[in-house]
Amino acid sequence: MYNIAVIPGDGIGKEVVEATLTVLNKLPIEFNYTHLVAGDACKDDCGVALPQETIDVAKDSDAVLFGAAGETAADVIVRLRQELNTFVNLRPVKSLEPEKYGDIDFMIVRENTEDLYIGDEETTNDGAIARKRITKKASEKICDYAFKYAVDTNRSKVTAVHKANVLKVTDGLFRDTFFDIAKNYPDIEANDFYVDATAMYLITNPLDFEVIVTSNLYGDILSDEGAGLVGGLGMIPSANIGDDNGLFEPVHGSAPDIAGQGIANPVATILSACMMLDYLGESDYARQVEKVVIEVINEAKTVTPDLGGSASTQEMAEYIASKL
Ligand code: GGG
Repeated sequence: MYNIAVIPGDGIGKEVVEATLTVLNKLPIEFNYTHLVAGDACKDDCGVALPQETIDVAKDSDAVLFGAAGETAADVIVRLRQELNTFVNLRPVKSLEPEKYGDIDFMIVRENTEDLYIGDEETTNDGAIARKRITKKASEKICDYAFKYAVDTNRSKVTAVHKANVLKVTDGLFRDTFFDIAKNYPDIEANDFYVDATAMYLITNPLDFEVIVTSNLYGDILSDEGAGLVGGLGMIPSANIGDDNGLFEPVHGSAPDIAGQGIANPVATILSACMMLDYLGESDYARQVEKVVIEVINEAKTVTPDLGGSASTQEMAEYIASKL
C-alpha cells in the first residue's frame, strides 16, 4: 500500500486531480490518499497558503500528487519543492501525436531549489530588487543528475542552457560547473546555448535536443514553450525528485479562465501520476496507463475540447480508466 498526499490546489487543479484518481483507482494497487489543502482559496479560508499540516503529511507520504497553483504559487508549489528538498524537476517534452507534431522527445532537467525562485525580493527607494542564488553544490548535483539521466535512458547529448554572457558570475558558475561535470561522462556529448537562442532553436530545431539541463527560471519558461511544441500545456507532466521525497504535478497552472467548467485536459496530470508510478517502482502500470492515454488521444473521440473533442475532464478520465 502506498500513502499518497493529494493536494489539488487551485482552479483546474481540483478537476484534473479528481480525473487522475479515477484512473489510478482502476489499477490493482492499493493507495491510501490523504487529501490536503493549499493555495489561493486556502489562504482566503485559513490565512495561510500552505498549512504546516500539508507540509508535514507531504513529507511523511510515499509520494505527493499536486494539481495546480495560482497566485500563491511562490508560497505553495515553489515552497513545497524546497520543503521536500526535491532538487530536480523533470519535465519531459514528448509528442504523443508524432504525425501532428513530429518526433519531438527531450527531457528538461530543471534545478528546483535556487535561482531567482528563492524569492529574495525587496523594495528599494527607486523600485525593487531580486537576488539570484546559484551555488556550486546545487549546480553540480543537477548537472550530474542530467548526465546520469542521459546514460540511463540511452541519450547521447546533454545541453546546458544559461545566459552566462550577461550574468557572468551566476550563470557563468552554472556553465563552468556543467563542463566540469561533463568530464566524468566522456561518452555523452556536452554542449551549451544561451537561453534566448534556445528559445528559438526549440522552434526551429526541436529534434536536436535530447536532455536540457538548466536553472530554475529558464526551466520553467522553456517547459511551457516545449508544451507549445507538442499540443499545449495540457500535455506535459512533471516529477519533482529529491533524496527522500517525490512530488508529481502537471506543468500547467490553475487556468482560472476555464476553471470549474469541467473541460480541462487531464492528460498532464495523468502522465504525472505515471511518473509517480515509476518513482514508486510500479513501472509496468505506468507504461500501461501511458499506452492507453496515447491510444485515446490518437483516437480523438472521447477527448477534451483542446484535443478536438467535446468530452469533459471526467468523461475522458473515465474512458481511459475503462480501457485499462
Ligand atoms: N502544477 C504547476 C503549477 O501549479 N504551476 C504554476 C506555477 O506558476 N508554477 C511555478 C513553477 O512551476 O515553478
